[in-house]
Amino acid sequence: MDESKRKAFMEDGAVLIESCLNEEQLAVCRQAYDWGVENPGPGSCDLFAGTEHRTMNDNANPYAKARLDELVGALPFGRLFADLWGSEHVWYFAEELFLKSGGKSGRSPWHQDTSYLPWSGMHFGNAWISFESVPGRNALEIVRGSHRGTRHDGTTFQNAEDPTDPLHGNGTWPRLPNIEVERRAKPEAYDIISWATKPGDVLLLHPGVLHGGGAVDADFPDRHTLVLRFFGDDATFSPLPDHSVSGFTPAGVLFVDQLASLRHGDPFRASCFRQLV
Ligand SMILES: O=C(O)CCC(=O)C(=O)O
Repeated sequence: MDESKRKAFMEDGAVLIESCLNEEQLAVCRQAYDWGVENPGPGSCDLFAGTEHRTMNDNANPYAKARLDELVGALPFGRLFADLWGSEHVWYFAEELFLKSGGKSGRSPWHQDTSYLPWSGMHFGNAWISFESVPGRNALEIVRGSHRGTRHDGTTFQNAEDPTDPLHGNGTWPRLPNIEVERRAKPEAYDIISWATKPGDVLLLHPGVLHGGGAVDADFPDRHTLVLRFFGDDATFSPLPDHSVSGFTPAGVLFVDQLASLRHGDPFRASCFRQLV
């Protein structure tokens, strides 16, 4: 791998791998995605439900686990992340699905996945796979280097008027900045990176980066995105706040029983996560 890619991921928190998946790999990813949309899990929800901005979302669907665990064995991400991070081992965590449709679904609000997941360390990565060619104006956006900065409270993803509506709300972590408002007032307020992508390109992002965007519009009405999440040697368990108004436990809401024995700083490991490398 080109050293510049490792450097970009470590320093910026995101890097685009062009033509990462071939047609066959992309087709099996799409089959898994379509199956997930048709067979939603218990965590499936509408972000901004009841508004024209709605986005269908599903996260770590237990009914899809066996098929996703098998799928990732046929994809290049184990070796790719080992090389990108310099990790001897790589494990697969789970998937997330986003479906934006009808030209109306709004931006995904700015957030860090580490507000929802009990994670700390450099060896974490999301593989963001969109099945359409995504124009630059509809791209997912990332605040450069923000995975090395503050861990913020999350957003509830339910308040279209306030995209910073606190998820945990107990003051343990600072509230999210309103990045859209700030950048409208001052475009250079944040150093934001993004890429137009073609099918087969995969955006690798550290889940601790502030990321958001990717709205659809009349010229790009639908986006189908599969996110696959991975972790490596230095991944540790870093609990969420003790009290969360949204009912999150310190281990989050996914794989809670499997993570029950982990304490702050323990290696993030559980036998339910498939080891790829
Ligand atoms: O695709 C999107 O709109 C959001 C993606 C995201 O939040 C993620 O990959 O964690």
